[in-house]
Amino acid sequence: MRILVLGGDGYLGWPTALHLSRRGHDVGIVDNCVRRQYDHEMGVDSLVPILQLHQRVRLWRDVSGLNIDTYVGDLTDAPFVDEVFDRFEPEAIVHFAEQRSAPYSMIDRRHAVYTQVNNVVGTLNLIYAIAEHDPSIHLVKLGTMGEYGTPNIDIEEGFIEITHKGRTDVLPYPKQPGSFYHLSKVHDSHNIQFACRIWGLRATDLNQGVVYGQETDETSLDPGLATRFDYDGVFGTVLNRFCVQAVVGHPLTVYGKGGQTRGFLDIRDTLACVELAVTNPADKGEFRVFNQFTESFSVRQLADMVADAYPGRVEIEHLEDPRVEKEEHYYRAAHTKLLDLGLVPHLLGGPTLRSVLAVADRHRDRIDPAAIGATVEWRRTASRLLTAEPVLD
Ligand code: NAD
Ligand code: USQ
Repeated sequence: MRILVLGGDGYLGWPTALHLSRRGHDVGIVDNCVRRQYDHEMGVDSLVPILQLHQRVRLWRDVSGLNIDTYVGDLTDAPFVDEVFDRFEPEAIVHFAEQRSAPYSMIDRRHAVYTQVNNVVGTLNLIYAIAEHDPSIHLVKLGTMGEYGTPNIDIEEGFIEITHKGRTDVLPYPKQPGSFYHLSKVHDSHNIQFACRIWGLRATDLNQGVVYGQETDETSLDPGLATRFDYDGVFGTVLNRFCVQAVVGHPLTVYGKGGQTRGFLDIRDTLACVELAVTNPADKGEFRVFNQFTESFSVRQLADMVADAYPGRVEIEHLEDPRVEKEEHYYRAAHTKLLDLGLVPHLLGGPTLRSVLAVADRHRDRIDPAAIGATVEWRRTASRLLTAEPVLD
C-alpha cells in the first residue's frame, strides 16, 4: 500500500515508517520538524542522539535498499497538505503529527492555544483533503486513552450502550480528558467521526496508552536509525523517565500517591497495532475506535518494577502532584479489538525493563539532571517553566 506517515520524524512516527517500509509498503513521511523546535524552546534534548530527517532517510536507503519519500511542511498549511496528496496519492494515512505533551499544553495560554490549533486544524485540513482527493483513503489517527479520563465504571472501546428512560442507544463513550492536549484529541475524534458520517470517510481512532521503550527491529539495524527518547519533565513519559532517573541515581518522581493508573504498551506494539489497523481497514463511512494498550499499571507499581529491575539502589519519592488528576481510582478499560486482529503483545517484565535501563545507561553522559524535574503546574494559568528553576524540587 501507499502509506503516508504524518509525524514521521517523531518518537513513534519514525520507527513506524521504517517498519511499514520494511514490510513492503511504499512509505512517505510528512513532518514540519517542530518537535525538534520544542527541544530548543525547553533547553532539552533527546537522550539518544538522532540524525536529521533527511540524513536518517538516506541512511535507511543505504541500510535497507528501500526509499522513503519526505515532505517537510505543516499540516495546518492546507495548500501544503493538498500538494502532498497530489504528489504521493496515499491509500492510507497514519496520523501521528500533533503536539503530544500534556504538560506542554498546560504551560500557559499560548501553549494551550498552540496545541489545540496545531492538532485540531491539522486534522481538519487532513479530513478535507481526504474528502476532496479520495474518500476511500483510510485514516488511521493516533488518539489517546486519556480521552476517557478515569471514570468510576469500565471504559469501553469508543462506544457504550446506554439505556435512558426506557430507550437504548450505542453512543460515544463519555470523555473526561485531563489536559488541553488530551482535549485536542477529543475534538479530533468528534471531527473525524462527523466526517465519516457526512462524507462517508473511513477512519480508525487508535486510543493509545502511554508508550515505553526505544528500540525496534528496524531502528536497531544502525545507531543512525535510532528514534528519539525523552526523559525531561515536559515530554518524557513516565516509565522512560523512571528508567533514566534510576540510572543517574535521581529518586523516581512519583506524583502524589501514585495510584494513577493508565494503559501502557511497548513501542514495538505501537508499530504492530498501526500495521494491523492499516492492513484491516475500516469500512466506508465507518468510524471505529481501538483502545491501543496491552496492560495497565499504577505509577507506583511502575516505580516498584523499575526499582526491582535496576541492579543498583533506587529511591522512590512521592512529590506533590503538579497535575490535577485522581491519585487513587478505579480503572478497567476494554482492549480486545487489536488482540482480535492478531496482536501478540510484548508484556512489561524484567527483560524489557532491563533493555530500557540499558538504553539510559548507554547514554548516561547525555542525561541532564536539571531537565528531570516537573516544571508545569496544572493549577497555574501561567507556569514558571521558563525561569529554569524546577518548581517542585
Ligand atoms: P512526537 O512529538 O515525538 O512526534 C510527533 C511528530 O509530529 C513530530 O515529529 C512533530 O514534528 C510532528 N508534528 C507536530 N505537529 C505537526 C504539524 N502541524 N505538521 C507536521 N508535523 C507535525 O510524538 P510521539 O510520541 O511520536 O507521538 C505521536 C502521536 O501518538 C501523537 O499524536 C501522540 O498524541 C500519540 N500518542 C503518543 C503516546 C506516547 O506515549 N508517546 C501515547 C499515546 C498517543
Ligand atoms: N507521572 C508521574 N511521575 C512522572 C511523570 C508522570 O507520576 O515523573 C504520572 C502522571 O501524573 C500521570 C501518569 O504518570 O498520572 C502518566 O504521565 P505521562 O507523562 O507518562 O503520560 P501523559 O501525560 O498521560 O501523556 C502520554 C503521552 C501522550 C499520550 C498519553 C497516553 O505524552 O501523548 O496521549 O501518554 S494516556 O496517558 O493514555 O492518555
